Amino acid sequence: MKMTLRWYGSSFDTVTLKQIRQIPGVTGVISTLYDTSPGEVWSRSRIHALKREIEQAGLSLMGIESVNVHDSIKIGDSDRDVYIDNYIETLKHLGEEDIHLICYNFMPVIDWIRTDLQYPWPDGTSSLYYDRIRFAYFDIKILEREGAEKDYTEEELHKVSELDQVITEKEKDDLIDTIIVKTQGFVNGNIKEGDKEPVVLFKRLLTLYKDINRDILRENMCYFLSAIMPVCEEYRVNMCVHPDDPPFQVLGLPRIVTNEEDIAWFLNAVDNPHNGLTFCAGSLSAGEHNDTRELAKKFAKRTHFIHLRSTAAMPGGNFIESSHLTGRGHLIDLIRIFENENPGLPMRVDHGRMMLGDEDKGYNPGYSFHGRMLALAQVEGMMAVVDDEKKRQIIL
Ligand code: DNO
Repeated sequence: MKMTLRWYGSSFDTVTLKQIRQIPGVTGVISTLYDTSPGEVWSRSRIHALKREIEQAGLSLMGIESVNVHDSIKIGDSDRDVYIDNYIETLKHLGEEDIHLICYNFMPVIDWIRTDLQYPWPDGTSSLYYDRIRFAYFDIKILEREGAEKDYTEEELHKVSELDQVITEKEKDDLIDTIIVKTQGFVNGNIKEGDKEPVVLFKRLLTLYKDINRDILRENMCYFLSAIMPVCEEYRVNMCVHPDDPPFQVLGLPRIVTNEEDIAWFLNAVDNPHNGLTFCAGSLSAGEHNDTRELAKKFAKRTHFIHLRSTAAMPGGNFIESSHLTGRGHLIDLIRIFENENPGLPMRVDHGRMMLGDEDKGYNPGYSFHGRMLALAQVEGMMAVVDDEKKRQIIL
C-alpha cells in the first residue's frame, strides 16, 4: 500500500506539508480545494497550483477527497444535469492534471456523525466518539424532528428524558456545534463554520430529502455514475464512494452505502471498473452487522482507496474510535487481504487520537498530527509484517 496523509491545504490546515514530508513512509497527500462548493467547476489552473505546491514540498497529490456531489444530483432535481455536467468538467480537469483517484460520498445532508470530539481515555489522550442517547437527544429534543421517537426503543426514549433533566445549555450548544458544524464544516460544502442558525439551516437540508427513499437515492446514484463513466474511462479516473459513516440509518434519511448488499448493489448497477469503493474500515466497522474482513475479500478488486482506522462497539449502540491495532477494523487482516488481492493501493490512516499537545494546535477534528503519526507507525509495522509473510511464502 502507498502511505498518504490527508491535507486540507495551507489555508485550512495547521499541519504543514513540511511536517508531512518528515513522516517516514509517507510519499503523498490526499487533498481537495476546500473553498469550492458542491456543484462548482474546478478550474484546471487551481488544480495545477495545488499540485505544484504539494510537489514543491517533495510530495505528490495522490488523490482528491472529496469532489462533493450537489444535493440536486442526490435528490434527482430538475437541474441535476447542469451539476452533473459541471462534475464531468471537474473530472476532466483533474484527469488532465494526471489525477486519477476521486473519493466522494452519496450521503444525504450529513457527512459523518460523532457526538464527542474529545472523548477521554484514561491516559489523557482522546478520541472521537458516538453516543446513541446523546444523538437521539439531538434528534428528538433539539431538531424536534417529526416522528423521530419511533426510531428509538422505549428504554432509549426514557434515557433521553433523563438526559433532558440534567443537560446544560452549554452541553446542548456543544452538541449542535459538534454534529452540525465542527464535523461537517470542513468537509461538506453545505455548512460552514460561522454560519448563523445552524439548526435552521440543517432542518432546511433535511426537508430537501423528505420525499427521497432508499430506492430513489439508489436510482439517483446510478444515474450520476452512468453519466460520469465515459469521462472516467477517457481520463482513467477511478471514482470511489465512501461508505456512510456510521453505516446505519439516521434522522430518517436514506443511507445506501452501509453493508455488503449496498456495496454489491452500486457496483453491479454500474458495472465499470472505474466505479469503485473507498474501503473505510473505520466507517464499516462501526456497524455491528459488518465484518470488515469478509467485505475486503468480496470487494478488494473494486477498491481503489483505503482508509485504515478502527472502532470498538460499546454497549447501547455507542462506538469509539479505537487504537489502529485493536477494535473491529481488523487492520492487519485487511492489509493481508488487500496486499494479496489488489496490492499497492493508496491508503491513509484517516483519524487519529489527540495526544502530546495536538489539542492546542487547532487541527480539524479527527485530523491531529501526533495521533495520526502514531497510527501511521502502527500501520507501517503491520505492513512490514505482511510484507515479510509474503516474502517467506515465496521462499518456502
Ligand atoms: C471524515 C471523512 C469523510 C470523507 C467523506 C468522503 O473524516 O472520512 O468526511 O472524507 O465522506 O466524501
